[in-house]
Amino acid sequence: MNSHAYKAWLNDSPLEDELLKAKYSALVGQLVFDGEPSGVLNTAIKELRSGIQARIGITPALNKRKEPGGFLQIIVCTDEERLEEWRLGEEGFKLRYTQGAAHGYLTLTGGSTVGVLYGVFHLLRLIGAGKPVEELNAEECPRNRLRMINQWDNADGSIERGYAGRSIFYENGSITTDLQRIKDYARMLASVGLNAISINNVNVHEIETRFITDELLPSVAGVADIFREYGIKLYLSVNFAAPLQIGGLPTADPLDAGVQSWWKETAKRIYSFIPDFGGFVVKADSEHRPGPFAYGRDHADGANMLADSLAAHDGIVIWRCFVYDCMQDWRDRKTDRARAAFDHFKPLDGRFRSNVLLQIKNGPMDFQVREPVSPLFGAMKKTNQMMEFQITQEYTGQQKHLCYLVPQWKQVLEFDTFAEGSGTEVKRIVDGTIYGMNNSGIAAVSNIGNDESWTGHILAQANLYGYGRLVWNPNLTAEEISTEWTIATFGSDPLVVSTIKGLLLESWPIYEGYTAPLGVGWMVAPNHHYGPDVDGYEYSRWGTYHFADRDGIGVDRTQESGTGYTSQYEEPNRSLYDRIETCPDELLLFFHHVPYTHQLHSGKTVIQHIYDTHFWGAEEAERMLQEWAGLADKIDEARFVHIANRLSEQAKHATQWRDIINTYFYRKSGIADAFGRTIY
Ligand code: GCV
Repeated sequence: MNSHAYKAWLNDSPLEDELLKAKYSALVGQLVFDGEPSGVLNTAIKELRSGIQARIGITPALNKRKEPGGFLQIIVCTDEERLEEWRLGEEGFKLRYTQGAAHGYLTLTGGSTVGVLYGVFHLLRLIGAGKPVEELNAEECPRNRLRMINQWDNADGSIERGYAGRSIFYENGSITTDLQRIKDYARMLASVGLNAISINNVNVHEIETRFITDELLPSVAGVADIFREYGIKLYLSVNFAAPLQIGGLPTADPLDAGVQSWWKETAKRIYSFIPDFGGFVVKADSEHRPGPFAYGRDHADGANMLADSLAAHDGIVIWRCFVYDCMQDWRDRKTDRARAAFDHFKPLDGRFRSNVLLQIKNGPMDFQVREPVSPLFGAMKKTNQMMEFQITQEYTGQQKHLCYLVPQWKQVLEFDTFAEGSGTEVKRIVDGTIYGMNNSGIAAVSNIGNDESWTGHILAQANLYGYGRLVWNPNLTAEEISTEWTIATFGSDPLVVSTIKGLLLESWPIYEGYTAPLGVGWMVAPNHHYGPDVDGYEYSRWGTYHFADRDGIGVDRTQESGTGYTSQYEEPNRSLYDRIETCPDELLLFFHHVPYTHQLHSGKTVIQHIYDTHFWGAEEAERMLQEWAGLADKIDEARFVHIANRLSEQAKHATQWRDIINTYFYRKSGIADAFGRTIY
């Protein structure tokens, strides 16, 4: 596949500025590297040469020694002393332009071969953006050690919560033979600095349970080989009940000696096929998945047993904290799903092995358009922890709607937990600095499938790109990342850049505007989660209620009269959320049950806010379509039409959201819109 949509941000169209091209040619006509490139370095050099060929039209010569003229020298740091001397992290790189007497030259120094690879992608990005040669400078090192993607792909080729076609990994119960597509994906991930991938759904079914057997490990190892070439380690989601289901054992009890040795043997086998295997991702005792509870054991018992099996091989266990009662009764107002992760895991702090990482979803519920940050961040002071984001847009428009999530993730990472006093932001907890953790990082659920555009909606590629860049450096702004992505994907035309960047940055508030109001969440159709259904989950077992009645709406999570969830936060966040007077408007209904006539800080009543944001959101969705129309003669037809179709579907669907939500609350409250607009 060779389309723009497929190439995504690795767009390699020739540069148009001939003068600049000539300057680049003089600089990168020869690559100087003293050694025999293999493995990741080989990948880096190939990427560099083909990227330069495509952009500038020359294939750089690969020389061991400098020949006359400009050059790009590649240096790989091979020992730790040097790393320190050069102030380089192992995965970091430095790019330097130097003006010599007769010609300029570039030096790319990597803290390791993978550092060089990241440097190559960075250099190609700068060239693609048309940076003057004197500005080809950078000094970068990733802030987060583990920068991971979780695939929720199943062996039958389906993808749980996938909105971009079928899996690129599996077909009809086996690993696909189309390995090129996987290689192209590895390239995309490495180009934004990601270094880890788990390749199967956390809900592990029958076939994937056998990925860790002699029968299927050879094909899993084939996939690991591809990712290795791009510096990415492979992980598997495993089934906690595997000893029972495939091991012929009568139990999966983590304290049973037979179970422990079964997992040790299994780990040994995996490493014999994949020597650099990353480890296991585990969803246990969550949404009916098996786990240690069945044997009267807790999460630490379960995670530690698996961690012990991997320790000798330097593997890690990523244990998910998405654990809650999914058989709740809506009449029970004391059980609170939002409390669950903290209630389960906080008492276990300090009991986990050093090669266990707890993977915590960004919010306490489940990837809603607006949630507070999970109070578990900062609460686990003696436990490795990592963030889990969701790039796939399960609750944010399913890649039919544009919803650029970088601003949301950024808010989460910037959130001050106050766990160690002011300045304990989530980003400094998950990057390991606050608690000096040896394992830490960020993972996210992927949004790709076998659709030509990878993500179903071309503009949703910006979420995958943005995720990688933000995890590499959480201090980048959403504005910087969106500008970078737009230029890499669509080129530098100022109108194109300002329009697309604008659409991306406005899209989250717009989506929030016409969907569930004020942080309450969950007004979606059950099961598939697409489209409005205000009471879709209201009487179900999932613990996801808004409690709207004729008088008011919202969930009372305060300490005095509610579920007490607010007490899981450190001060001053605890009081901020607990007190209705200080609770931020955008989260009001997450924390408080209020009458429709309650006045927000904005000065509006809750009911008027609902009407206004829904009319506004739908109008804005229409405006986004009009803005896009203004780029008709600036974007190739295929991408222009694809995006226009998506935005037009979004605009239509936004009116449906508006009308269903407004009518529901008009009928419940009996309060008319102050502006007399049409409510059905
Ligand atoms: C993989 C939500 C999703 C499920 C998902 C689960 C999880 O409940 O709807 O599809 O399962 O989260 O994160 O484990």
